[in-house]
Amino acid sequence: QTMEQQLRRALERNELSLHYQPRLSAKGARLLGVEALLRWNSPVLGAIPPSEFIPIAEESGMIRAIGGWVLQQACEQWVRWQALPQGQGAHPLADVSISVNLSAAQLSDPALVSDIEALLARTGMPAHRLELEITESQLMDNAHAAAQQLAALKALGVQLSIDDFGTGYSSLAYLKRFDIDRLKVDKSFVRDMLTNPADMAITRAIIALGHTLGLRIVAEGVEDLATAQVLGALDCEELQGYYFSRPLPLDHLEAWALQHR
Ligand code: G
Ligand code: G
Ligand code: NA
Ligand code: MN
Repeated sequence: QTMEQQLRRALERNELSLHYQPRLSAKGARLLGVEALLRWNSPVLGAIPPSEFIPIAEESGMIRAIGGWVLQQACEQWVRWQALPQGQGAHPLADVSISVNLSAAQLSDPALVSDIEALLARTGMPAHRLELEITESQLMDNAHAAAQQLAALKALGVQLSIDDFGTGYSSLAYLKRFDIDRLKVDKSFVRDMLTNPADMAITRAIIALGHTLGLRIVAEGVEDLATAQVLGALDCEELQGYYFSRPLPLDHLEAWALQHR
């Protein structure tokens, strides 16, 4: 059987799951949000990374069902976190934002906005706690259509981030027109920024550009304390990476959040 045939059955067979990676404030390391990352554990093929199966899902049209499932799981999970036992004060996962990655095919789907609107209504998820991540190349491939789609999403009240920023070829003219909230500096620059002067220069330039446009900056791929401290000193607002936590299955994330508080 091909991977495509296996993937067709993965949803109904409960082989897909979400892992969650924390995102923290650079000052104070407060938990601000979690990024949902899709995992496929096939009993036949083993663990397949999303970089392998998302393209197949896109080409075969399955992305609508799979992407819809991811969005629904994320919203339902967020709502469940509101009801966790509170102890003293709120549970650390109550009121965080939850980020979901959108694929190119989802972004160009004319039904995306009404699907998300219906999902928010059905689950009771507040729009401003849902964040959608779109890569720079997805936006620039069809910038005009993307700008319209983002404006419609923004009108729902959701948050928008440009993911993997710095790896594509952004038109600054378009960047200004996209109604986005955050830039996520690609991990390839962050990882070596303390040893590679070019990576440091690029990271600083992205932070400065983002701030000029009124955006918040997230650094991805923060793997050590020294990098986290330098990013904080450069006024990068938010940090994500293995130094704080890998993407975690739900039960591990909940334990991490209680311990981290
Ligand atoms: O977590 P990991 O390194 O395996 O993620 C690899 C890539 O897969 C990342 O680029 C990430 O954005 C993408 N990805 C993870 N989950 C999803 C998802 O739910 N939808 C889409 N479209 N991409 C995802
Ligand atoms: O493309 P996107 O940014 O959505 O991809 C997120 C991917 O980056 C996930 O697969 C996640 O596992 C990975 N990731 C998250 N933090 C780190 C990190 O600190 N170092 C490295 N190398 N990868 C990371
Ligand atoms: Na992402
Ligand atoms: Mn990213």
